[in-house]
Amino acid sequence: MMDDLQKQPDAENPEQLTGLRLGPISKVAAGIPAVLSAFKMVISEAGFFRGNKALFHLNKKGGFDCPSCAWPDPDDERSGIAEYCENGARAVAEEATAKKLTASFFEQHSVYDLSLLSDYEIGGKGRIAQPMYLPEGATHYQPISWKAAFEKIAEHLNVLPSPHEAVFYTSGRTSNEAAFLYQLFVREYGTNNLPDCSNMCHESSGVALGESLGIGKGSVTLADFYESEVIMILGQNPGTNHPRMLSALQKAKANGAIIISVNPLPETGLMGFNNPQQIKGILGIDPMLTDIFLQVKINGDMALLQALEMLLLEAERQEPGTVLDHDFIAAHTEGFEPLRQHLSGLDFDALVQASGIPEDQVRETAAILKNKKKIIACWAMGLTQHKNAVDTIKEVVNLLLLKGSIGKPGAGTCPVRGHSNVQGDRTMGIYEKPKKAFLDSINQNFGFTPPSEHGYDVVECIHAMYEGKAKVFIAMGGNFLSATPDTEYTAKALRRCNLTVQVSTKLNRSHLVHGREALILPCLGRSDKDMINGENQFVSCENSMGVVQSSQGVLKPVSPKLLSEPVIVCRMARAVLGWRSAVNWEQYAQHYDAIREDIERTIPGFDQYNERVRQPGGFYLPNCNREGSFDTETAKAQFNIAVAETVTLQEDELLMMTIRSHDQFNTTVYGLNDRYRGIYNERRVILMNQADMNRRALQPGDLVDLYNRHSGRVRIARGFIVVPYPIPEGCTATYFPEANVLVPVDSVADKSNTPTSKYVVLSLEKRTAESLV
Ligand SMILES: Nc1nc2c(c(=O)[nH]1)N[C@H]1C(S)=C(S)[C@@H](COP(=O)(O)OP(=O)(O)OC[C@H]3O[C@@H](n4cnc5c(=O)[nH]c(N)nc54)[C@H](O)[C@@H]3O)O[C@H]1N2
Ligand SMILES: Nc1nc2c(c(=O)[nH]1)N[C@H]1C(S)=C(S)[C@@H](COP(=O)(O)OP(=O)(O)OC[C@H]3O[C@@H](n4cnc5c(=O)[nH]c(N)nc54)[C@H](O)[C@@H]3O)O[C@H]1N2
Ligand SMILES: [Mo]
Repeated sequence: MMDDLQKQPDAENPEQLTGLRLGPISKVAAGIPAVLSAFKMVISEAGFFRGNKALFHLNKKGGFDCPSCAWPDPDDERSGIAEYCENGARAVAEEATAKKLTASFFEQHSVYDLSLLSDYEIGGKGRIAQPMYLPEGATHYQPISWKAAFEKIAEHLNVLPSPHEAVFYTSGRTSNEAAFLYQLFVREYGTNNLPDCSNMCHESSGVALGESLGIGKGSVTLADFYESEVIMILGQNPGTNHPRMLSALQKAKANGAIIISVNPLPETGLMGFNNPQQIKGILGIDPMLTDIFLQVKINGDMALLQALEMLLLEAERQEPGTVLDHDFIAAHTEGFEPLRQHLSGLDFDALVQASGIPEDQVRETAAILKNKKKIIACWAMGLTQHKNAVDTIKEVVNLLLLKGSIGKPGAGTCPVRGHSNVQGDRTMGIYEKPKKAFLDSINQNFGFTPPSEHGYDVVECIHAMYEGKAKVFIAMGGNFLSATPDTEYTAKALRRCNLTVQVSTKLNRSHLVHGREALILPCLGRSDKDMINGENQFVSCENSMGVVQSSQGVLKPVSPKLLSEPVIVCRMARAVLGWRSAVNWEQYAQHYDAIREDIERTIPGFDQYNERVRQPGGFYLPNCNREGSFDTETAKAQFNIAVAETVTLQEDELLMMTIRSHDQFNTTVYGLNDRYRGIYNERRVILMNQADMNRRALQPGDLVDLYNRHSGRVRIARGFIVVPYPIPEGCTATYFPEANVLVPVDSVADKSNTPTSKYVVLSLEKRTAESLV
């Protein structure tokens, strides 16, 4: 066993580079190559019949919810043909694979041997087929029965001096049913230590929207897209991460919407889109999507937004009553006058300069917004993973409020969620800072008093494990080690635990960097049939627009030894809590209708849950903004005042954003290409502006080591290949999870505590003179 730190193994071994090839950046996304690529992958992983069956039932009535992103299905079309995209199909292929890992695989390969594989290789091994246990000091995982595994968890949890020494992570694929039971178990056990992937994702959106608009979710529906006049897309790459959004944008554009993209990169999907579900798209004749591309510097968004607001106020001064929605501002908002004064004191030129965007483009954008009344703003990780993320998102809200663009058709907020049920998990109570009303409801309905003190979020939980304050780590899905920042620090933290437990479908690095003892509990995925008492159970998910829909698997599970997530929670709860529990876990494990009945009793908005979730298309949850009201303390939307901070970098420093390639789902690497960006067969690349390369005498293909020195600790990622790219000067991009070793665990967003994965201060050193291209 290795005592020293397990890095992402490639970090020290640039020999493991896979052989970069560069091609042109694609002008349009999707079309035939995307469909071919998806089919090829599904068939090769799952086989012809299994693969086709899975695709046929994806996002279709009576089928299963796509395990990829949280973009909604068209309201009226779920019962029609399957709606999916290339990357959804690949997520299915990844899960529906016929390959499986049995006990003999773990017998043949030690944990150390497996840790030398790349994430791509690890993920390709197949589905975990039975529960596995790693005893203290052992080199290999060995089989364990489910019963013994649950007893082991109970043993560890029940000897802790305080329930707050255990943490219970959730990734966003977990269904409403499983999430509800999981938080119920954790709270009855006695803690709110429920960190989740949202802490690294849209937490900043939840905080910003909650404080300014009274609900931590977006307000728009798909129908709003088709009525909007302007759609702004900030810090999001839908062509790769939410491909079905492109169809909605295309339709919006056909209806006259103007699309404005704000991004340091000219992302292919935003620029042009060939819809593979339309003949025109298949032939490759389709218009560009983006009308105005604002190539912002990393984190230049707040400056841009404030500059736009200044121009709108100026226009209003010149033509009073034509630009701002005064009736809306007077009736529904607070803080307009202080905002106006604040903006009037700002230096317009400095803002434009900080945004990195040419002034004429800023003015052109303001001129478009001036006369429009129905504006939608969409955003994702490009806004949420910055120190000032909450304020930047509130600045987006400021702009919408000035225009009265919230709570009316064709307008509103659209934080585009990541994981397919990350929003639903929150609704179900996966939250380390639960509201009192939620806890009171648990108390009333279940007869125990849940803990009221706040628990750890992701970053706090890493520190707690590192400092020995948390000793048992349980994960409902996800890949905690690779998804979280500061990989080496987090690895140390996990290794200090007494027990780490991963409920997973596929092998990942979090199984290989573990506590003194470790368990892998293999579960059913979305596409798997979940037979209980002869009936195929279904679960439900909430998409990015607050629609709750059913999801029922169709494939025979790869092994009879898999359990569903709800059943795993029930059995874990019974083993841990035993006679102490006030909850009837057995009935939930017999039929999931019983879970939904109790969700209905506990959480507002789920009336007649069992009935309505069975309707085609599901049902919308209540949303105050959509209904024109704001659940803030004063029942008014809040304007926010913020100052765009300018950070001065040292001369040798650059900014780095860590982004997704086209061939990955978070830490799951489907392949080594990033087709739209023209980067093939290699992930250890750093995208750089040519001028920054010239300044450092770097050639395309040079090998560099990357350094971050935040708060006095040196973080190193070795062996990245320099790729010249149209990215603003001073900015660079690398892929996560490879670059996560460089993201400082203590560089976080104010208020939301989200790691600043899009804002890492970097210096680099050329490694050798040889060129690898
Ligand atoms: N196929 C696929 N689908 C996915 C995922 C996946 O990995 N693969 N992940 C899912 C998850 S969990 C999530 S959260 C979403 C993520 O979806 P995205 O947020 O689209 O994902 P990222 O690759 O992180 O892209 C961030 C985008 O923001 C831009 N950006 C970076 N910094 C800034 C900035 O300072 N300002 C602005 N304006 N833009 C910036 C980047 O250039 C990039 O285009 O996708 C979900 N869907
Ligand atoms: N540097 C950097 N870091 C980031 C980000 C970034 O942009 N840059 N993005 C952040 C974001 S937005 C997110 S959401 C997080 C993602 O963090 P996570 O959600 O923790 O990571 P994933 O890679 O989505 O998790 C993949 C694993 O989930 C398991 N899995 C898949 N399906 C199921 C299922 O149905 N049930 C169960 N139990 N397990 C399943 C598989 O074993 C798989 O290996 O990463 C964050 N980390
Ligand atoms: Mo995410």
